[in-house]
Amino acid sequence: MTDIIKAIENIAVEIYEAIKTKDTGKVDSCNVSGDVQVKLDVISDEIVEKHLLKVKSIKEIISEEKETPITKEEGEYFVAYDPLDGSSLIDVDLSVGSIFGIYKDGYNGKNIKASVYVVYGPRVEMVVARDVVELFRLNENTKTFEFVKELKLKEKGKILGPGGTQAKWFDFHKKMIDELFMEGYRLRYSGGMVPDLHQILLKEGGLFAYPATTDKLKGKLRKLFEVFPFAYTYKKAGGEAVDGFKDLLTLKADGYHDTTPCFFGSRYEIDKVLKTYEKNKEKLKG
Ligand code: P6P
Repeated sequence: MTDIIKAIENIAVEIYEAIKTKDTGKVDSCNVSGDVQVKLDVISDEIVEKHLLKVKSIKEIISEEKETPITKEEGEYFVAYDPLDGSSLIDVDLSVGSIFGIYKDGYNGKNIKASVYVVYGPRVEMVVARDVVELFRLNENTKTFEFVKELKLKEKGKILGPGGTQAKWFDFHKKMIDELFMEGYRLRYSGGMVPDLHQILLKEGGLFAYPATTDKLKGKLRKLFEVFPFAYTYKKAGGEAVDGFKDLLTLKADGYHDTTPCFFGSRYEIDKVLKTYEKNKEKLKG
């Protein structure tokens, strides 16, 4: 697996260079999930594909930007990736990221064996979750990533990232979010999953929510490319990750681009989510 992580380091350096130098304009196409693509989505996807297909231990790769996987003769790992998550934030100069889920024998939650994400912000940082969660930072002079520290979540945090269109939240979800703010939580939400979840991890606690909404009962975020990798990371850091009722890593993927409501955070906050959703589960049945 170290060969995959080394390839991701090289990918991150190249994507970072592209972000700094390439056109951030839109292309007249959408990805499989219907997201409008920017040129950097396509460029980043090409960079990831180029590097990952050279890695001997990889059997198959699938991109959030593509409909189906690319399969090789050799290898054992399946890598699902979002090459440039939140790319629409680039033209307002906000942080974006790349997300990689490393799986074996399939793409269900139970198949994930490691996750890696990269944040392209004021600094370029990479977080690798295997048995523990490790933070690395790009040394721009040597173009190499240097270990910084292990990341752990405390029992409770102070920040809250409430995703989704608020006009479409279920009433019980809005009440839960309001209660947390009344407890003193501070709003931290940029619209980029990678920097938003990275912030909670580095601040050692809090809650990120992208719930079911009245118009999208299955939420927006994609299981293979976004949800399972961050669920793995948060659980390895001592936190929890649920769909409102159960551990996200117990879920199966119903197709490559399946989505799910998702909550990532410290134990105290996730416990509040589970209690709230259990009490209101009938309302989600429509
Ligand atoms: P909304 C970016 O498009 C993304 O996929 C995630 O990075 C982010 O968490 C979410 O969508 C933001 O969605 O509906 O708040 O704009």
